[in-house]
Amino acid sequence: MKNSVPQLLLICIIAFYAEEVCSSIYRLNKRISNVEVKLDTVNTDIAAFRLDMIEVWDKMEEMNKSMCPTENPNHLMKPNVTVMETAVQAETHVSSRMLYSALQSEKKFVREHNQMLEENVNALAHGQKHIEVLVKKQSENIEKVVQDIKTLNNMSVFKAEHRKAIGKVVKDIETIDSKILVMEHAQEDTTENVKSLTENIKTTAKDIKTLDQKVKKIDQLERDVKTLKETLDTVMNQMSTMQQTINQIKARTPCLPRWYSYGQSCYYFSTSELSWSDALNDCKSKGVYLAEHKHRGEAKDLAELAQSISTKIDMYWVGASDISSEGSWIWKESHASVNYSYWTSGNPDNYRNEDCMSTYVNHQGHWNDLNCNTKIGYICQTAKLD
Ligand SMILES: [Ca+2]
Ligand SMILES: [Ca+2]
Repeated sequence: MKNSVPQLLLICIIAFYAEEVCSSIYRLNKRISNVEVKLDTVNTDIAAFRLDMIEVWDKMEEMNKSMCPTENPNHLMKPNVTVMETAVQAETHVSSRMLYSALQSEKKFVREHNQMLEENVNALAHGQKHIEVLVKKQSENIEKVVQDIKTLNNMSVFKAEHRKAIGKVVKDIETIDSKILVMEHAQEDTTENVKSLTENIKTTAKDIKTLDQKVKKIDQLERDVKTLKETLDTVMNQMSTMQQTINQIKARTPCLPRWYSYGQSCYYFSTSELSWSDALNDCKSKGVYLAEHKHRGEAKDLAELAQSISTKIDMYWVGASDISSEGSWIWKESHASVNYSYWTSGNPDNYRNEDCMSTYVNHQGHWNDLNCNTKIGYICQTAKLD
């Protein structure tokens, strides 16, 4: 664990006092060193003084010899260096003693100060131990708090998981509610369907009853159909017999009574006289058409046939006209162009707007254009009976 604030404070205080002690010791050593330097200086001065004294003595001796050559050079007293040294040493000793005394005082002060510092250090050490105990307790408390925080975190995680699980359960409940709602709707639909089915069954029962009645009617109808079929068979047999009779008649006469056979057709020569369009309609009402001449010989032969039946009519309408386009003659029934000429001389002359074709019985059946409103006989034509 990292240093706490009290520990750091304690370390700072110890460092401060250690710095103070070191400083005092340094100053003491400095002073001792100064004293030693001074002592060396004093010794040096004594040595120099001694040399100076010897030099002065030598000079004084030379002067004595030059000034008083007869005198005993020994009468001059050689200065007592030893005494002087002793004096100097005594003076130095006094100075040293004073200095020593000062140093002793200083040493005493330093010792006392050191002792006080030691006491302070001891007190601080005691305080440090107390602080360490407190720090230990605080660390334990912090550990406990950390543990509590972890527990709380775990509880938070547990709460989050619990909340998540609750959310899931809520969603499941919502899903179940939705399904229940859907099932309720389905049940309602089913009830409606059952009701509808019941109605359908009732309707179906009615329909079955109706069908049963219809089946009975069908049975009756089948019986009626059977009877009708028997009747039809009888009728068909009768028709077959009649057809045979008709065929026999046809074999004998290919045209109806009052119709005349020529080529592959039967012809009717009218006994009344009509306009060309009325004649056309009369033939149409009979299911036939106004006669057409396929070639000259046919017109001639039909004229002879008309003469032979003595209708007393000498002019008959046939089915060609140039009503649509003057001079362009078209057979009405077949829509074919009249592609050959069998006109009487000078015709067609379109005299007074003559647009319809007639045939002269007394002139070998030659054609003349007449006004369509002219009333004359007419010839109807149809195919022979099969
Ligand atoms: Ca004409
Ligand atoms: Ca004419």
